[in-house]
Amino acid sequence: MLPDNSFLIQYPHVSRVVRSLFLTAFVAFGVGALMGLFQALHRTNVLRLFDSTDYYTLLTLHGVLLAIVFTIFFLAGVFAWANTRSLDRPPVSKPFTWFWVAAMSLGTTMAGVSILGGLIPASDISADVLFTFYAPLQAHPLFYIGLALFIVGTWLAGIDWFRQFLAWRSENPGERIPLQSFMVLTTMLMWFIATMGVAVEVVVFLIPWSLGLMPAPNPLLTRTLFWFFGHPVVYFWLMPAYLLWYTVLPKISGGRLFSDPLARVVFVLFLLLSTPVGIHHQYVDPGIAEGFKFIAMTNTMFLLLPSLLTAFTVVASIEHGARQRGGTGYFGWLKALPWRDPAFTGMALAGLMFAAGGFSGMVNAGMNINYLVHNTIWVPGHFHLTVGTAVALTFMAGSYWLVPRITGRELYSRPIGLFQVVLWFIGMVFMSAAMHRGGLAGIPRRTAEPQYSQIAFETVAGSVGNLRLQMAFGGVLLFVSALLFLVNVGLTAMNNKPARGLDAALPPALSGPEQSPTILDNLKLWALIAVVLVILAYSLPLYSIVQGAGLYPAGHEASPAVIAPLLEVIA
Ligand code: HEM
Ligand SMILES: [Cu+2]
Repeated sequence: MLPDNSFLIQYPHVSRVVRSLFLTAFVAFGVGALMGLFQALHRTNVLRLFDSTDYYTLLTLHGVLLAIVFTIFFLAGVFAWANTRSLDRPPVSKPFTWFWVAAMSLGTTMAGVSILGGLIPASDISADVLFTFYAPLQAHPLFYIGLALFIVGTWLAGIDWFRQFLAWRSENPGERIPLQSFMVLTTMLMWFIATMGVAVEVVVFLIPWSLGLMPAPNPLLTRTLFWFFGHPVVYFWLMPAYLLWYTVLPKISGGRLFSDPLARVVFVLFLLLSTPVGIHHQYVDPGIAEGFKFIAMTNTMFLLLPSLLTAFTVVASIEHGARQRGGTGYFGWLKALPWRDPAFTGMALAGLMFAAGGFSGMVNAGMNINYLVHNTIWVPGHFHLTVGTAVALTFMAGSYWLVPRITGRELYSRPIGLFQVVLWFIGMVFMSAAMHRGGLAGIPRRTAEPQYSQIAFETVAGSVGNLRLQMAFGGVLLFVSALLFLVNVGLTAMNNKPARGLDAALPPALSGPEQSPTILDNLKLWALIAVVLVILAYSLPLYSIVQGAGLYPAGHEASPAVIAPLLEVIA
């Protein structure tokens, strides 16, 4: 029997919302993983199942389904759960909640259909523009309109969580914001700011252009607007994983969060620093002055701080848990951790891989060494450690803990879960290490062809053939792991056995909110500073880009004649 204080009994409606969001996330994950398998086998020449001309359709599907749909739908589920659980009150309006779920789902369907259209020669709908959708690559308007709708859906979700918070605030004046809700709200503030870039890119430039109403926009401008959003989106993927590490992992390991104030500081730092760094994706873009790139690099290095604070706080919390369970010694406590629990082991391995991803990320972030790896397969090697493992594996592990809580069903199989998370880790060691090494040898990313004529890639150790096999082998292990995960949660949802002991409480932090300065809860202040930092980082680069080539490249007039003089004024 479920205890009266279990989430499902208290909030059956929110549980349903979370279930439907997770369902979409998992379907996207399954299809995306299958595309990943195809790519890993195709570009290494191990097994070529489709025509190379379709490679970019599959790659777009892979990137969009995994990096945008899977991650953000799962985030929405976790946040809906966390905000409700920690405020201990339901959202303000049920229809409003379903409205944003519907907007996100409809937008996703439109974007998905337009990508798949690329596989049907007879259709004129396609969107082979990759998940970094900037000009001059052009997709069918359906793709951009779907994306816009999806983003609007996420904004409404944020508004829903803020309304829920404000209702709580009027019932609880003067109280500290509960930690999970604090994490949800700061992340959504960051998201509101970050998505301004992509909203302008899509609504002002890409949609009118794809409809034939306006000429092609300045590619550098759309790239810059994209990366304005494209870096902070990585923290949007990470924050729900951090939320689980900070608030759920201590409970699973039998301990308590080490420090509530530190957790708050980390989320505030991400709100402040996530956005004014996007230009670090544009180190090799001509048309942006070196000085702006240098500023972006400096800000990026500051971003290491909250991640290092997280590593410290999370490990300290786990150690506390291990000592509560009887662990002793400098390292002996590691043995006392619940390694047989797939939720724990998955998150622990995800955290470990995140450390490795952090190191390769520092190479990407360095202006000078970036040239060595830019646009090589090193880059996918890096982000399969971060979003592809730190985030995705934490989501899988978190699902083993959370899905029973929103379905009331016992996890189908812990051993399969455990095997699956370890398999993901091993598969990723193979695939990602080979990608990193291949990148150092100069092998490009985003290509269907294993060999360029007249170019021999020189490896430091081993051969290119060897690296390819490791990549393909790792890809197969990852795909098998993904399947096992989906089967395991699928069977959990259908399990007749009711889950046991799901009380909704999370243990209080060792150093609680009463020890964190109240200014940390001043969300208006942090949001304001974040906006100022963004203006400082972006106004001059954007101004000089528009000054340089204009909003539309030279020789093309903006087509509706009424708009042209207006644009002159802005430019
Ligand atoms: C079954 C597991 C997976 C396999 C086998 C796989 C394989 C690959 C391969 C081989 C590439 C490089 C293709 C190229 O540059 O030519 C790639 C790209 C990518 N993967 Fe994965 N991947 C997997 C899971 C994931 C996950 C879980 C995520 C994110 C949550 C992810 C996100 C991406 C992204 C964003 C790209 C870049 C797409 C682009 O360049 O536009 N992948 N993947
Ligand atoms: Cu970045």
